[in-house]
Formats: sequence, structure tokens, C-alpha cells
Amino acid sequence: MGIRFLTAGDSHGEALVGIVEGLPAGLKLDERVIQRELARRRKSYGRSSRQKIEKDEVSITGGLWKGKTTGAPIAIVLPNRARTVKGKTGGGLETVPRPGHADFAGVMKYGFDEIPPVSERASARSTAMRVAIGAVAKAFLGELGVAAIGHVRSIGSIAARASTLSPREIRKRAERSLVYCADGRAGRRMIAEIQRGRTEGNSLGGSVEVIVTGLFPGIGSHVEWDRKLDARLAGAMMSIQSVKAVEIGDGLSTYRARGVDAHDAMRVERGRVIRPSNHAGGIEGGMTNGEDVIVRLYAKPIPTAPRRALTFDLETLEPTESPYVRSDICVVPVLAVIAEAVASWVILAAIMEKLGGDTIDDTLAAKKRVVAALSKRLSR
Ligand code: EPS
Repeated sequence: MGIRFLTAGDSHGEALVGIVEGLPAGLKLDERVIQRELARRRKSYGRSSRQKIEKDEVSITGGLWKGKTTGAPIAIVLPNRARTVKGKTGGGLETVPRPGHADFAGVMKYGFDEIPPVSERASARSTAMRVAIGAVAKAFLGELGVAAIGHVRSIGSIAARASTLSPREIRKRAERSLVYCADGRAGRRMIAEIQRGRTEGNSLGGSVEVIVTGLFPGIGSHVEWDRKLDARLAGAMMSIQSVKAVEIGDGLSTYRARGVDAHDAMRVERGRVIRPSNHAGGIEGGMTNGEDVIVRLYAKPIPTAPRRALTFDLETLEPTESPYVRSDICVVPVLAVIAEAVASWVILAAIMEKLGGDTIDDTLAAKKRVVAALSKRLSR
């Protein structure tokens, strides 16, 4: 059995809950590691006043002994501070489905006569637990020398310049930016774009990129559709609220290129393959090829905005406007943090299929063996 997780909880309920299962024993973990990632997620510019209410103070209530994993399921509890929807919805939300949200389809599917049982669970608040679980994955990946780096490529009509910086430099610069953009000038223009959105009463979409470094070839598999790493990454990324498209490497430009120009030439040097380009985004045939994995996500503007959309009331079936009390203007910066967490989980799951282990020492020893064998295979 590989690693897996489950989440539960509502946006304004008592708490979000996560259970992570299948990790080996011996991984050092404490709440501060998760807290740090949740703080990165809360920081970003363009979010609603809800982020000032939430403190995201997590507890790990199972799976640890003296600060290390035991191999048992890890339980994470993340209380919500904004516990009531009442007083914030203006009374409209209960029966008026907001276009672009899960409201209409969820009510039809599950047979509710009100929207909150759907909207509470569909809310992007749930990404807080995805980030908490991703923080656990990151702690493990750190031991394996693997890191995921998320940054913003565009917001609205403002795009960052194509970067030639190293992933480490991208991380450093993005962390200094209020919108997690490594291009300082574009970042300032993105902030102005968000301010304009706020004035106009509109929300903004955009795109982010995650770069995963420190990988060896052969993570994932070509042998069956659901073992392909790119398919698993794309599926996981599409599960994040507002994401409408996912690109691996240069997928959105190479489809227009011709033949070999779309691919990455190879040569061998000192026990490893060197390539002048990475159009494939580090994945060929559903497996890592040893280059950095590159995943790009494209998010729609969030559907709740002060400028109302036309909809109808489920009770009266009369036309009306979508309800509004408060909302984010732009969630793209925070998407960089969420996507990092989601990528970390998928990559860790695929690595564990390859390396296995009941203890972290087993896993680290297996990695050493695999990397040494690969290097030998590429040496004369
Ligand atoms: C969300 C609506 C807003 C966001 C929320 C996601 O919450 P509220 O309805 O309380 O104003 O703030 O995101 C978070 C709370 C979060 O932590 O990211 C939605 O409808 O998806």
C-alpha cells in the first residue's frame, strides 16, 4: 500500500481535519513545520479580510512519538476561527447559486434545498489542509534532497519575464515578493493590477509554476495510464479550486513546434545525462528523466466578486443577482504555495512506490542504492 491522505471539514465549521497514512517511521515532524507553510499561504496580497481572522494554528494529534513519525496515521487538526456563515452572507447565499461555484450542480446532485452543505465543503478554505499535508510531504522530501518551488508567472494581463534564474534564486526572490513573483518589476505591476481589480469590483486569474528539483530518473511509470507521473500531477493540480488548465514543461508552446525542436537533446557526462533544454518539464513517458519537473497551472478569476453575476433563486426560480459579502480579489499568489504542496504530495507518493521503506532510514538507503546504480549504468 502506498501513501494516502483524506481531508474533512467545512469552511466555517469547527475545524479542517487531515489524516496522512503510509509514511515510514522516524521522520522528524512538528507543528511549526506545518505552521510555517500555512503562514506563507496566508501572507499573499489580494486576499479577503477572512485571512486576518484565521490564525491556522494546527495540532498533530496522532502518528508522532517524541517528535518523530511512528508509521501510524498522522492526524492533523486545523481549527477555523470564522465559524459562522451567518451575518456575512447577507441572507442571500442559502438559495441563490453563484455562477462559477459548485452551488448549483452540488444542490442538484445531492438533493439539498439549500446551498451551504455544498458551498461550505467546496470552499477553497480546504486548501489550508492541502498545504498542511503538503508540509508533511515536504519535510520528507527534504530528507531525500527534493524541493518544490512555486512562483507566480502572471496575474490578469501582467506577465513576469521568462526566467533564466536558478530555482534557488527564484525561491529567494519570490519569497520577498508580496505576490510570490520572482520578477520584481512585474510583481509591482501585478500589485497595481490587483488594486485596479479591487477598485473595479472584479477578481483576477493568472498562472503559477512549480519547479521540483533533486529528482532521479524513473519516478512514475510508462506501463499504465494511472501510474504516469504527468497524469497524476495534472489530476491533482486540477483538483485545486479555480484551476482550469495544467501544463507540463512547455506543453502550451511545443504543440506548435516541429519534430526534434520540441524535444531535449541528450549527452552523457560523468555518470549523468546533460540536456541543453527542458521542454519536457522533466517527464518523458510518464516518468521523471532526472531534469527538474516543471508544472504550470492556469487559474480563472474567482467567481465571487463585488460585481454581481446574473443567476436565479432556487426557491422562486426568479432571476436575481449573485450574493456578495466579502471575497478575495486574486488567489493566484496563494496558488503558488498550494501548488507546491500538491506537487510535493504527488511526487512523494511516486517516490515511495519506487523506494518503499518502513523506516526513513530504509527509504534513504534505497535512494542511495538507486542513484548509485543509475550512475554506474551511465559510466564507462
Ligand atoms: C472562499 C471564500 C472566502 C475565502 C476562502 C475561500 O471565505 P469567506 O466565505 O469566509 O469569506 O476567504 O478562503 C479561505 C478561508 C482560505 O483560508 O483560503 C471560497 O468560497 O472558496
